Amino acid sequence: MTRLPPRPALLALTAGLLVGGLLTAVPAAQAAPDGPGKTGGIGDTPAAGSDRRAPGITPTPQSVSRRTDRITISPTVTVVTGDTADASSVRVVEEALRRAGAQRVVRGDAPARRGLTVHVGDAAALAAQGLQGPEDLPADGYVLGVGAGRVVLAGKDTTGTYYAAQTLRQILPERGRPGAEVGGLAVRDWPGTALRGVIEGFYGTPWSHEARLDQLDYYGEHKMNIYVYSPKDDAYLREKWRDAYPADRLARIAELTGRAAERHVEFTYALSPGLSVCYSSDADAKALVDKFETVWDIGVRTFAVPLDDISYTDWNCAGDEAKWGSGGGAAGAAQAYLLNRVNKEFIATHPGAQPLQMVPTEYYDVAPSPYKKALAEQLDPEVLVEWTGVGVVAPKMTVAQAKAAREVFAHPILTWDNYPVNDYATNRLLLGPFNGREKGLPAELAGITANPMIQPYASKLSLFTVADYSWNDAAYDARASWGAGLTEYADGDRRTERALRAFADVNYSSALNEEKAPELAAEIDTFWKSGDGGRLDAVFTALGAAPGRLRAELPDRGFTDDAGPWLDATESWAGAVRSALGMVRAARDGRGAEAWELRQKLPALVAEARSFTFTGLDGREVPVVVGDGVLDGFIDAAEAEHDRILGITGRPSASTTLRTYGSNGVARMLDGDDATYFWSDGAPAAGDRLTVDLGRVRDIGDVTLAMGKPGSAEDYVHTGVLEFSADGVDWRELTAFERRPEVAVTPPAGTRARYVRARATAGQASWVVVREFRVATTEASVTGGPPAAPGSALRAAADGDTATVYRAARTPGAAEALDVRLVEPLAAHSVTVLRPTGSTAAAEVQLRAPDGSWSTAGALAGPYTELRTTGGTADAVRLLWREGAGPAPQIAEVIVR
Ligand code: LTM
Repeated sequence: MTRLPPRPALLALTAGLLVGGLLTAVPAAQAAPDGPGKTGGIGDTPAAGSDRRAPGITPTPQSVSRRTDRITISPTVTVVTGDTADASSVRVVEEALRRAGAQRVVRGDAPARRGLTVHVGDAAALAAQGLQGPEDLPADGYVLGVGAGRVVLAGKDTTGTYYAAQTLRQILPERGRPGAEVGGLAVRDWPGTALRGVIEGFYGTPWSHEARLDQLDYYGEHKMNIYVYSPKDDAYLREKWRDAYPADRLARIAELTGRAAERHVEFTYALSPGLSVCYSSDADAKALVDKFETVWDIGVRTFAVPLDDISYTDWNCAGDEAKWGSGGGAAGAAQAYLLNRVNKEFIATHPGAQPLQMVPTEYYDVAPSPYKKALAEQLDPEVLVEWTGVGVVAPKMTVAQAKAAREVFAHPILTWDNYPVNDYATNRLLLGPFNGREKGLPAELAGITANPMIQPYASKLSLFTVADYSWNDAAYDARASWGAGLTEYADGDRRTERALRAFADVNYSSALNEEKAPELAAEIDTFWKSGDGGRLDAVFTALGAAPGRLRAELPDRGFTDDAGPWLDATESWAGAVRSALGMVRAARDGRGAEAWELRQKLPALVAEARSFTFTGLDGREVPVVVGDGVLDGFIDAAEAEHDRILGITGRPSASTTLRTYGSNGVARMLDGDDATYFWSDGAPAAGDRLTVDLGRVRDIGDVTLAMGKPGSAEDYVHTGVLEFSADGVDWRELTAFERRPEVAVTPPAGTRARYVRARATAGQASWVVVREFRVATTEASVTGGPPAAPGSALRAAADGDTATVYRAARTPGAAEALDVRLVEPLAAHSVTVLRPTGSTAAAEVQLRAPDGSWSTAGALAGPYTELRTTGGTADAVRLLWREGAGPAPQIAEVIVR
């Protein structure tokens, strides 16, 4: 579906506030600071920096100037075309004029005597506006002049004029009337790199034909000029690369090629023969060329041969080994041989064909190797080499790395940027901006292609920012660009935009954007500091309402289909965190029973929030993740706060200085489940720590640290120490360890600590997995009865964990009691007994003084019983069941404080 960006009303009717609020005319012909040529307009303003984005024009133009004059949309507008106009640019201009209020758009050979004239692709007409032409601009550059009674679009080439038309479309009013005025301006604009676009290069369900057509429209609107057709799971491009296309498939490729041409996008046909090719075979070279020939005949002019994700140590035929031997150098020579044949026998013999592109098998680094050397020396020099940066998914890309890539491959470099691709993390949507790419990078490259998500429509939020960066990296500000993309995608509707922003925020983090749900996390942080629960409740409510709003109002319907399970999960998580917040507020306000009721509902709410799945190409259902680390983290923190208010201090918590890989959070090393684990996202340096907080100082027993896991045997702290501390400041060593994934130590009797930690004392290359970090502590002991039912235990009644429940096997007998021996005697001011809702067994609650005498504090009443006591010292609490107490008792926790 084609969707047009919102029109800035500001630009429609005022001349004064056009760019960055400039109101004062400044002398003509100021130079654009960093780019080719001069604007020759009035009041040149480089659109650099987030606060200086030209409103509504995207990607951010290189240079925009306000003019003091303005034009009027007349009822009849005359369009005069010049040598860089084509049908596409004229179509965009005419449609935009009609939306702006023109009732008739007519063609003419010369400016009309009355009414507005729009010159499309007609650089000579710039003279009347005092603007310099586009001659000195790079390919795809353009000049757009609005003023002196006319509009002039002058591209360096037809693509430039098409882009001028896109810019005009963005500044004209969307629903104008004849007589609408448009502020005068001059735009002089050009791209930061020659090729800017998308490589559909992921594993998983390839995009649908309709989605691809829609994407091509989107690329044209955002001045992206390349689409590489390379889905990994399209058999005709890989496994069955030699096979001819059935007619219907070929027809679809023809339609895509045609649409791409209309949108000034290079449709690039990428054939990946590496799984079975015999590089030395004449037949295979012919098969490759024949397949290219087929698509050449339907209009394709750009070709690629990706050789990523194949083995280059195993040949597919004996002939290759005989010709090149073995090893990386041999593989590079073989690939160069085949590609040079394609280059000579096909590209060179087809006038109009664009330079061949290839993906090397070593596409992810700049380390010199025999493979790269062979490719560098033997591959025809004009072939473009694709490169993912340093790393398959490179968190950062720098100018120095790009220069190194150019040097080591000795070819022009086209980045295959693995963002926002999510085929390696299908549980996530990656909706954050293109980030971590250094300014100046595009100029070092032949171009930038971004590998998108399996979800085409949802990819647009990050692709918007890719387009912005690739066009004008100097002005690029990731957050500002992200915000502009949201505004555009919501089509100017503020409520929908807020909903989209809230949803994108909880789907923000990735290798490029480390921050998790940054806006929500900031709100939560504010709540913990300020205690303003009302404000956070409104934020959670808005988050919960966002999916419904998007489903009802977002113009691009494909987005809500793409994001379906993530929208469901967001709505569900919002309900869960709202309940958790309600629990904290109730507990803080002394509404203990209400807080406990909400607390009991949380596990089911969280389970539901985690239940939504994405179904992959292989049919596997993958539970989706939203706001991980923030939404679940809030629930953990809310429960900890509730525990604190209740007086439960025994529940350990975990923290680390390491980053987390995926959803393998640090809490998993305390969950008592050896099959789950914390997994770091990176190797530890000396000083990195994993810490267990026991909540208060207590006697500690055996400490065990179980690290590594099958398949990641090296992922453990190789050299470190186990330490303990009472205050988190002064630490004492329990033991040092080296090259031991399983560490166990028994501290000397009487060792008391609140904190126990593992600290790396040396750096290492491998990451860290911790399956369990156990610290044995003395617990309150529970005796008496009735005995626990199978699957339950007496100690669950006082284990510091409200989620575990003592469930009696039968109703209590005469004088039967449940006795809880406290860890140490304490001054008891209250006794709280938590029971699952519906548990009604009647009992007296008694406290034991150090002299052994028992006193009654009160009786159990409902799921939440809080009894004030005298403050005298107690060492035990007893629930004395009444005879005929009712059903078998259940106790979640007995708390004395
Ligand atoms: O990145 C390249 C060159 N190849 C593959 C892609 O097809 C895949 O989408 C990404 C992300 O998983 N990783 C690759 O290695």
